[in-house]
Amino acid sequence: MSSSLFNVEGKIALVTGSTHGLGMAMARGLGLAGATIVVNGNSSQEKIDIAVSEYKKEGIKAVGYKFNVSDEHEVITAVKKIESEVGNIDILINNAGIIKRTPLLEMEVADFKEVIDIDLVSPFIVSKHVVKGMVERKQGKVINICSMMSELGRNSVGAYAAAKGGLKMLTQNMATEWAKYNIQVNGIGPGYFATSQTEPIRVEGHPFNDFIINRTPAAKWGDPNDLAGAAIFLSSKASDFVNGHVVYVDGGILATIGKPSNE
Ligand code: GCO
Ligand code: CA
Repeated sequence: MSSSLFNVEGKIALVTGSTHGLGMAMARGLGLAGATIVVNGNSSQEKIDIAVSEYKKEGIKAVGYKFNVSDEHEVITAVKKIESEVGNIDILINNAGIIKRTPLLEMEVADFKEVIDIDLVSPFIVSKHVVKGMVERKQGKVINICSMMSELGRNSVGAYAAAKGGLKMLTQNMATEWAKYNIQVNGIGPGYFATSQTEPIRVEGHPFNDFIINRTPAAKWGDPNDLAGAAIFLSSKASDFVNGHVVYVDGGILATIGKPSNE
């Protein structure tokens, strides 16, 4: 690496929802840069074990912990276990999330609440229990994974937009309360990336596929590996006076109103 400014070697990074998708891509970036990755998921131990072995194949130090980020008791137990078995958590990436694509008038309240619970309440729960140690050590990095929907609406993703808009403000509030402890809290707002989450709307010929390519100045879906740079920046000394920002990695979507489909 060009300078020690961006060095994350020896740091321990807990990345929630890091068995696949964007979480895995960001964790992989940090891992290849020398951080130890604490892999988390909640679907099955097998999925975690497979992910851990994929990280290890690339020479990344990785350990897996299955827990539900929206269950405070599970989070407390897991954080204690991680701290005693792996070490103090230097970097927390609140990435785990879900989406339900249903128009608001058709959406069940329970489904709306589930999205808010996982995408907004969970980053609060996990941060609350990880940041206590960071406060004692007077050092830490928290990165909340936001979205285009932290800034923009879109048909059918109302609960997700409410959660991700809330997560942007939660990021600013965490930064407000914790900056004095030398803890930097920021967000990363991914644009449209080729992952399993966007698979249903990315298929050739799907109108949304053409829409996104036309709507994105870079004229393509993002490659998940393009998020590694922002993750390393916000995890390293290079961002020690950067507080409460969301870095949008979006190929320019938020820079523009868009253009007609024939341009
Ligand atoms: C959607 C997409 C988005 C993306 C991403 C955009 O249905 O609009 O799935 O929600 O996942 O969060 O930034
Ligand atoms: Ca704004």
